[in-house]
Formats: sequence, C-alpha cells, structure tokens
Amino acid sequence: MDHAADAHRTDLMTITRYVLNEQSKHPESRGDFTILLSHIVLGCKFVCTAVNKAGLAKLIGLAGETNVQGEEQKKLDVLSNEVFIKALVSSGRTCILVSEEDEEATFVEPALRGKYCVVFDPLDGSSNIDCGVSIGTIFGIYAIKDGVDPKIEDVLQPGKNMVAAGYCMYGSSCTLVLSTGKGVNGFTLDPSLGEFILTHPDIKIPKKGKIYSVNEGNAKNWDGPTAKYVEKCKYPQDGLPAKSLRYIGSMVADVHRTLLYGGIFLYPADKKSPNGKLRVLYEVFPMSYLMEQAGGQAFTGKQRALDLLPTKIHERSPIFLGSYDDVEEIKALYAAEGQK
Ligand code: AFP
Repeated sequence: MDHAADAHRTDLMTITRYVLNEQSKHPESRGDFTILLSHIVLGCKFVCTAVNKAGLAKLIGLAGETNVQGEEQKKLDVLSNEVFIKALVSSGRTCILVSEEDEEATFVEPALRGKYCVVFDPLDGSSNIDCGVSIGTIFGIYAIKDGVDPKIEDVLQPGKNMVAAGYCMYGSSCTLVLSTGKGVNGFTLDPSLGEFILTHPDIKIPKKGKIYSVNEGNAKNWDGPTAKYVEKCKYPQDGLPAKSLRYIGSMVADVHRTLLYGGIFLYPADKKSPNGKLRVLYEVFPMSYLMEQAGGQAFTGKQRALDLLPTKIHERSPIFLGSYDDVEEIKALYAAEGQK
C-alpha cells in the first residue's frame, strides 16, 4: 500500500484551513477576513449548484429586466446577485458592496457593518449560459479603517489598494482562484465533500505564452498598437512560430486559461468603445491583481492597470493582461505610438 499517496489524499488543504493557517501568521488578526471569505465561498457553492441545475430547473432565459449596463439580465444573474448580496451582508464583515447588477452601491446598515468593501460581478459571461460555456464570479476586496464611516471613495480606489481578489469559475469543475497579496492559489470544489481543496498551489504564469485571446470581430475599429500587436501574433517577424488564438468570450474562462497556460488576453479600446468594454472595479482590477501576483502584468494602453483611479463605480477600461513578456511587447508598441 502506498501510504505516502494515501496520506496525500487524506490530508486535505481546504480553503478554510488555508486561510486559517495564513491568519495564524498574524496574531493580531480577529478572523474577520476568514469569516468574510467563508461567506464568499458559500455564495460560490450556491451559484455553482444553480448553474449546474440551470437547464433542469428552467432557470435559463430572460428575467425580463435589463441591468445598469443596458444588457439583458438572465434569471441566473438575478439569483446570483441576490445570493452574494445576502451572503456578504450576513457575514457582518462588509460595509459597501458594488455589484455589476446594481446601479448604486449598497451601504450595509450600521448594525451589520464590518470593515470590508466588496466589488463583484456575480455572474460574468452570462451571455454564455444558454450554451453551457464556463462562466464565473469575480470579486475584489478593499478594507476601510476601523471605526470610520464608509463612503463611496472607499471603493473608488486604485486596484493596487485591494487586500484580496479572486474568481470562481463554474465550468467542467468549479475552481476558486484567490490572492490575498502573497501569490495566487487555486482550489477545486470536491462536490462529495462540499469543500474547496487546494489543487493549484502558488500559481505562476509562464513568462511568455503561445496564445493570444481577443474578440477579432472588433478589429476594424482597433487603434494602431493593438492592430500591430495582433498582426505580430499571426505573422511574427522574428522567426518565432505564430501564436494560437483562443477566445471564449467569458472573461473568467479566458483569464483562467491565460493564467495557467500563459499568453495574453486583451479587450482593447476601439473607435466605437473608447474605454473598452470591461468594468474597472469588478473585472479589470481583480484580474489584474491576480496576474501581477502570479508574475504577469496588466496594462491599460496608458498605464499599469492597478494604478488607475476610478471615478465611477461602473467605469470601463481597456485591458491587456497576461504573461510578463507578452504584455511588455504591447507596452512597447503603445510607447512607440506615443513618441510619434
Ligand atoms: P456577458 O456577461 O454579457 O456575457 O459579457 C461577458 C464579458 O463581460 C466578459 O466576460 C468577456 O470577456 C467579454 O464581455 C466578452 O465581450 P465580447 O462579447 O464583446 O467579446
């Protein structure tokens, strides 16, 4: 009998155990973050179950509303938003919540208030629900000072001030990827245990990748540097092989692949959308945070993405993120354009 393998199988590092271990390194910690995270994990498990059952439960389909971005809301979006709002408020550890689905930020009532602000997209990629493509929840967390009244400026902060960020992907498996500012770890839900188990410790993105990921349907409206970069991916001049194109159209799935396999994901500005499509607070920032923590980079076309100072909670920004060397190339193209 292989006792070593057996021990490996039976000594499971659950996400709660992992976070408690981290907490024990900070004796002054009161466990507030651990409690908040356990409520986020509960939300993810709930949404995972709902996504898996959606076809059977007839949850797929329009709920007859449009959200603040003018997009059609699906029933699963509505449900996921409710689940996360309730899970976060009931944690007693949050003070401001910003959701992609809600026009205004939610200020938690004083009796239930804690120090954390959570920005999130409860179900990103929802136009993919009907065809069973992977979708996910994206979240970022800021902290306010103890005893201070929360105000909207507490969430209108650069992404570099986040204390944690992550996503949960509802795909062939349910995977939660998390960073608390000390690297990136991936946990996979074991449905029989109902627990997220550490399966991808200390994720590092390859320094250079072989994949580029972009909606090429927008190519006619791209600016010079983006067009040049994609041309270089297809027809490299330096004798290197061309890169492969992979694009799912679901940010969590495209970023997850980029994180594990390397390469670059881009949602650039174009003539029709000068600020791109993706939302700063709950798409660009959390994914940029994870990329940097994994050794990659995230760039807006003008600056480091995590240095952006948002002025509105639903603000958008162009984004180029992924392997260090690949993002370096696009930065060089924008720098050259700026010198013209
Ligand atoms: P939906 O939530 O409407 O499906 O949008 C998904 C998304 O915000 C993000 O997950 C994708 O990366 C991006 O939009 C895809 O946008 P395009 O369809 O314009 O390529």
